[in-house]
Amino acid sequence: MELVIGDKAYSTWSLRPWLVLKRCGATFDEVVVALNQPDTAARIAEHSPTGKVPVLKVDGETIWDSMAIAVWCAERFPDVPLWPADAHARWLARSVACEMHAGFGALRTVCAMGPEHSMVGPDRADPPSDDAVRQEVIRLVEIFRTMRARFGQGGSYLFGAWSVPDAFFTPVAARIRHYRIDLAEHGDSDGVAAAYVATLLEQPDFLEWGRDA
Ligand SMILES: N[C@@H](CCC(=O)N[C@@H](CS)C(=O)NCC(=O)O)C(=O)O
Repeated sequence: MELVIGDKAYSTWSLRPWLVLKRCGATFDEVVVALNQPDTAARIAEHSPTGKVPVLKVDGETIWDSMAIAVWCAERFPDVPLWPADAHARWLARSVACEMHAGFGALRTVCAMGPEHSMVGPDRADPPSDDAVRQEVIRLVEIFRTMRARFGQGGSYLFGAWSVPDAFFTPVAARIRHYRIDLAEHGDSDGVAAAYVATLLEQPDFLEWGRDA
């Protein structure tokens, strides 16, 4: 099994399924394609029908898209609790993971990760002043605070124990750190959302990812 990914310093989409596979205890080879190079498109095209990474190569098939790979993981590793056990928590966990997957375009664009904006390095950038970003961060804070309050009792992840939404929110936690976004200025009155972001940034698998970046 092979996971084809982009640079670990800034391929935010690649990080998500990598974290999920790690949680599954899956054994897989990593193929890292350097992004932003003259031959990047050609190299990705050797692996991916969409011209994008990540893709998972398994059982003679190529699975593209980080969410599709996470869904495959839940199917292949049914004994690993990738989604919350409680039905209500699970329904909303899927909703927020899909919301992250499909949205937050202003954050992705204005607070881009790239060769000079690392998810894992010590460098930091100035906070954005964009109003669309502000609205999206307010929504993120609302998600983090609501889910932690409703379902977070069993641990420090979004739904208590680690689940797929944590993989999908880890890249945005890295953006928040890199761009020094103050969540208290976005409705996080008592630091609940900031504490969750800190949990994501300290998760052992993310630290391992960072060591290889
Ligand atoms: N929705 C896709 C998005 C994948 C995506 O946009 N990947 C970026 C890398 S982070 C990419 O491959 N870009 C092509 C390039 O940089 O040349 C997913 O979830 O996997």
